[in-house]
Amino acid sequence: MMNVYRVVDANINRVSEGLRVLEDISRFIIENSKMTETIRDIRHKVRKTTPKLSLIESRDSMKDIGYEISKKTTLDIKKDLKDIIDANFKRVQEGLRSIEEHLKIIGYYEESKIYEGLRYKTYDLEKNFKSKKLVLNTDIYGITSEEFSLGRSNIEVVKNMIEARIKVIQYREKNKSKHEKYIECKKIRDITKEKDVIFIVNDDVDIAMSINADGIHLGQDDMPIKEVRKLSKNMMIGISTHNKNQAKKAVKDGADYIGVGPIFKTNTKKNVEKSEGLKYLKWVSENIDIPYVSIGGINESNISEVKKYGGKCFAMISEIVASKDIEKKVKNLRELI
Ligand code: TZP
Ligand code: MG
Repeated sequence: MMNVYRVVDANINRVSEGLRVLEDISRFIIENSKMTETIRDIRHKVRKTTPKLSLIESRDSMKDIGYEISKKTTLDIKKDLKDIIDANFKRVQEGLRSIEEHLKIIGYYEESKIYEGLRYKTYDLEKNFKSKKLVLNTDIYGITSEEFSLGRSNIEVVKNMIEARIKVIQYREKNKSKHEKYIECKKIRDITKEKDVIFIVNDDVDIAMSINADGIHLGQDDMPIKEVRKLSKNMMIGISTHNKNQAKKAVKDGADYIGVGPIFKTNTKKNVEKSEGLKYLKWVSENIDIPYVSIGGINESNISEVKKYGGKCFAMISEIVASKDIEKKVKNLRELI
């Protein structure tokens, strides 16, 4: 039976370590205090619920045959944050299941049920963690507009953006029919899915839903957030805001992120709304808890300024689509942020 204790001990460590990784991501990268608290709470319970077994006595890490296997494997290579998150949720859930099963055969049925409860909590947590919050943890948010694309199609530009390693792309096209937009969005959905890029559709909720976009971006005059949410529970909803009241309302209505701008004068958008630009951005960075994206007239010469005022994710149309070499442009922008 001593070896069963070893299993429980090893898995409590494994689960706690996995939770610690997720807690760090939530705290320092996603910066979500509520989620961080939930993870910490689960992590404490994982340790506290351990029955007073002599677990440490049963420990013998150096003799653990898994250690030798793990040293040789390359299966644990991670290429980005998403990989780390996936791997650690798996680690936590599998570990909890193992604790749960093994406790049952050494007479700790009640404790086993507590671990089962914790495992279910992590399923919920995983959904939240992966759904919307992480999406805007990116530097550049690319937006299409064929009229500024130097004769290239939206599809071509999207491909260039992906090659430039832009991770969030919005389809925004004011000069095409619904049918044309639908056809393009369908193609872009396929391309972005394959490359693991987030795809957001501007304005057209129906197109976003039919092509299974990751998100919809609304303006102040579009469908209310609550109605769109009723239509699709999983889709990320972003909304453009231009002042404090709109930002507060967006949070209250359950937006997943807000656009903040225009930061500077822009010639790309017609009938552009007034905003206090950098001053408004600074206020958002200090007062709004959901992700935000700065937009409007951002370019190589002013992006560092936007960063100083709290900008973290920068949305651009003309600066990107109207540059001959999109990859180079994005590289230059990245060097500045
Ligand atoms: N919303 C506020 S400003 C703007 C939108 C869609 C246009 C941004 O375009 P550009 O070319 O990056 O200034
Ligand atoms: Mg709109």
